[in-house]
Amino acid sequence: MKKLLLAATMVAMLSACADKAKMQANLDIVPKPNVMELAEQCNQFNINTKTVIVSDNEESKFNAEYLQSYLKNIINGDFVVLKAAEKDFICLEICEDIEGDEEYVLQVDNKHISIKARTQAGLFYGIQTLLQMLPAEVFDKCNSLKIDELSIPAMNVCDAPRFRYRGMHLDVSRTFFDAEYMYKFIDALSHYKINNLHWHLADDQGWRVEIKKYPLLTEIGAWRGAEERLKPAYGSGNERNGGFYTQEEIKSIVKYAADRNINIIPEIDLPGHSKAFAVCYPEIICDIHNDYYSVQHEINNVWCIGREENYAILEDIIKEMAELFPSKIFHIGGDEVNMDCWMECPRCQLLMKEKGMTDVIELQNYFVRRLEAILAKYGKTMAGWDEIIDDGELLPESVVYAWASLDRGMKSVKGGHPTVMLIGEYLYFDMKQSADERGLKWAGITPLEKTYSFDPVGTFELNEEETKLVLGPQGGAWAECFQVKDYVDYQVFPKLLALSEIGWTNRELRCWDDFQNRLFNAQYARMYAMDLKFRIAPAEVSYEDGKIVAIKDNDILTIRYTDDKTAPTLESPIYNEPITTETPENYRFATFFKDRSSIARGPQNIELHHYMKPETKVESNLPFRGDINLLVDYDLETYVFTDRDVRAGDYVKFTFDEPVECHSIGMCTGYYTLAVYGILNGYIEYSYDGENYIQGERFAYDMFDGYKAYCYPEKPVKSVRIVADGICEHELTAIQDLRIE
Ligand code: TNX
Repeated sequence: MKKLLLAATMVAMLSACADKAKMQANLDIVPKPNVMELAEQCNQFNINTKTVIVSDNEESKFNAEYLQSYLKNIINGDFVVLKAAEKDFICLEICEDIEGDEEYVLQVDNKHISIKARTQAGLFYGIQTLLQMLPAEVFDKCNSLKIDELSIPAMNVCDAPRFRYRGMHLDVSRTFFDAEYMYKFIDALSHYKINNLHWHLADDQGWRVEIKKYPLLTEIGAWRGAEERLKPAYGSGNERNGGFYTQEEIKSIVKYAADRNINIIPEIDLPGHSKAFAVCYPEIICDIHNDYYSVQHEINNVWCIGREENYAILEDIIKEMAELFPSKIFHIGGDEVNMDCWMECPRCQLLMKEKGMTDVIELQNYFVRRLEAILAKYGKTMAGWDEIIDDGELLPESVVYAWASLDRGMKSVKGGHPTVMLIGEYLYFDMKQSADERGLKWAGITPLEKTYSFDPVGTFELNEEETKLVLGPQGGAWAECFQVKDYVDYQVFPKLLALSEIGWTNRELRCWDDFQNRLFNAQYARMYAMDLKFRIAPAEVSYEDGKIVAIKDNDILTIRYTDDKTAPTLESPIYNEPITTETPENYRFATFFKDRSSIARGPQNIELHHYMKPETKVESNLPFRGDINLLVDYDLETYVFTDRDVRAGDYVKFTFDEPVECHSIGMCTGYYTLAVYGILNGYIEYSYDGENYIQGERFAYDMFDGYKAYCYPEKPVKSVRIVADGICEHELTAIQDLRIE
């Protein structure tokens, strides 16, 4: 393999037969194999009803049956598994000569297809490459249209990953995704040769793993709601919302993943991000009056470092979890801790004195080191977010997850730590993908091309030792804005395919145009067959010189439009040429792939709403964190946070200098376009005389606008009030400007 890799440019020999072969099998594989040569003769192997699977190794049983079940999805045949055969067979062969742990060799000639590897992981990846050559429906477990024969061109594939760690992270705390979804997610990861799933199981908004010794964690800490100890958050609503995985469920998910060469790394985020724990067992936090908010606006969510009993609790938990997760790596978080509470806590202060510490940051290091030691007792290596390298020494083998920047990752590598790179601006899949789509944007707007451009080593000069410490890339799927499963799919796919190629394919073989071609020629259809609600690239829409122009990324997409602000459907007219109009703000465009549509958008270079901007005064009984007058500058992006949680009776009142004549007045609460930190229980009301109010809509949740409420006055309006009549989400709430039309 080494030799071949040295020659490692993909030599697709375009002999006369290649085109013909390509019509029959699809070679638009992701991640792109490192060496893939088509044979010069027009040989091919036909997979049909006669084909059998040959596997003489008991350990390969799973892989043989896995291949069998997928082939049956698309080709008529039984694909029986035999120990040997003369011809018409696909064989899985363990071959000690192959070096790499995940390396495989796939050869096709007219008698057979052979997949050779030293390990089951290698065989599994050879199978994935083969499956990707078949029609997309191979991935559709419910596909009923089967074909009789399919030919694969003679070829030679020699393939091994560039990085030994190719990870995907999923936050199931902010939004809970059930076991059924986890299986589907794992299937999709495995088709793209991802080999680690970093499962973010505990954070402020939910504890998701059953711990027998601490039952309250899942009886109480897994649920949010108006009547629960954890407040509603991120659009979860008044009703009891949440869930957890039983230990039995975890065992079967872990096994399912392991069969597919995916190691599941559990994370419980400590010592901050621990609100869900603290509402169940309040004794674990510092015994002080606490008003130190975390960056995500939570209080009372940090473990007390000076309370010795806490380490026994943590050991109990790690002990139970270590049995559930065979992963060598165990992630303890370590990010975004507001350490100020430790300054006031007598127990933490005493500990500092005893240990001769001068800064609270040393307490975090003390905590992390104790966890390192507990984990070592259970055979685990600790991992944490990149903050843990700032606090002091660590065991050299402790793994660092670099998220803030590539420089932070390099600092970790230079400090001698194995490092996973999931740099926010490239690999945080919860970021917006374009300005008018949903998503966070603290790390910037991240289109697919930006993600694809990432290199885990960057332009850093690393020696051989340091290079080995770069374990590989990982995608991050934080779930504050996910709410529904479909939205995970939307944010993660097709970005995961870019991640897969960053992790697997050699640098010199990566090419954006080629990747995009493979995406459209083959991968859209595969993700569709996998039933993933992936993001379909929306058209670029602009208005210039009286015409709207919409541009799509590829011809497999169809653009449809409306002229009444509604989202286009499959019945809407197809866009073929620029549209001449004087009312461009009324048009909406969406691209379609089969029956699925992208987001709908109007021209991106014009204002789509003409909100009125009357002179307005604002007042409230609530304390605000910023200048309350930002609520009347009529710039929607300048929302203001309240300085405490919003409760029944709280109000914000807007009074217009002159009565305003309009047909609607609306208020969206929460971050602009983000649907988080909004008013859960309340309504909007309006007054013609500034004294008597008429109630408008109650706040209702919208995936794009957060909790919003509108009213429709019939006469000029003097004032408008936003009134809360119940508890709200989070410890504070973001209020935006009125939208008057
Ligand atoms: C930062 S990255 C966090 C998470 C958030 C995420 C949202 C990191 C270690 N902490 O708690 O969910 O940003 O993008």
